[in-house]
Amino acid sequence: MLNDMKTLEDLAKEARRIVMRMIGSLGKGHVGGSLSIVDLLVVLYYEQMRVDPQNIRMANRDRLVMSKGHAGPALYALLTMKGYFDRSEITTLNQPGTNLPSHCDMKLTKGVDMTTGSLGQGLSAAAGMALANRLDNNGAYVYCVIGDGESQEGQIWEAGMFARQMRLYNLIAFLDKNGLQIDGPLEQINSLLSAAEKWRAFGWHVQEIDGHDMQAINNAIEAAKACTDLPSMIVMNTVKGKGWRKIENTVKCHSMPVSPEDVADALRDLA
Ligand SMILES: Cc1ncc(C[n+]2csc(CCOP(=O)(O)OP(=O)(O)O)c2C)c(N)n1
Ligand SMILES: [Mg+2]
Repeated sequence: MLNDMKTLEDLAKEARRIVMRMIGSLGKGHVGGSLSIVDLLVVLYYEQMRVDPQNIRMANRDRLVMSKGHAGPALYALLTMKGYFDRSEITTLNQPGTNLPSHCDMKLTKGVDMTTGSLGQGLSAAAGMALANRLDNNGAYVYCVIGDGESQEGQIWEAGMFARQMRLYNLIAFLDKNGLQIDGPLEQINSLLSAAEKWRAFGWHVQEIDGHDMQAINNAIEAAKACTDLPSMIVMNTVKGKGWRKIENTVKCHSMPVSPEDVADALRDLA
């Protein structure tokens, strides 16, 4: 790996602190689903993705589709850490005129490759990008992050069939399996049962890992890249709200008010 684990863990803490400052400056936002994917984003941006913040339109760049577009703040944290835009912009989250809307917008934010927020659509867009990359033979990967609640959208499974049919080996998707959707646990509302078995039945290369173990995330991406004839699904068992103890694994952290005292409390946990 390019970085040691201590460095990656420090970067993940830094990213979570930025998320909390960002959402705190607005006073409310999608805290839970942002914090659950930070470790993945650190591995992608610091270990795996071929991207260049100085050349954001590089033709053969790897792309990330944040299909669960309400987790924009997590992506913005990584993008500002990588130098796509100035750190001072984080206090403009979702304010009039901002480049950082609460949901991802490719026309506003440097480094964002797909507009998302209407759940269920991102995997289809990612599959189209992966097919285009393959036709161009440019060696680029497309990464896509979907939610478990989001997986109740039928379009996810249409994209799954298409990607397998086209054998999009350069599409690597991550399921943020935090067990919670907007107003409760999936198990009580509309369970995926075994997400891994479902994706295997769709013919994908499937792995299931601890989504906060950055070594495991990196290993899983390497294994996905070694599979050269199937799209990959990496099912990540995660904790919604990971890192701010008071809200971990709660339904209310999906979208919540965040006061200055809350930010201070979270920053203490993330020190
Ligand atoms: C098509 C669509 N329906 C409803 C919503 C409202 N919505 C935003 S987030 C969310 C819950 C998503 O749950 P999950 O995918 O598990 O997200 P996470 O737990 O990672 O935050 C819903 C219903 C939406 N953005 N798009
Ligand atoms: Mg969820």
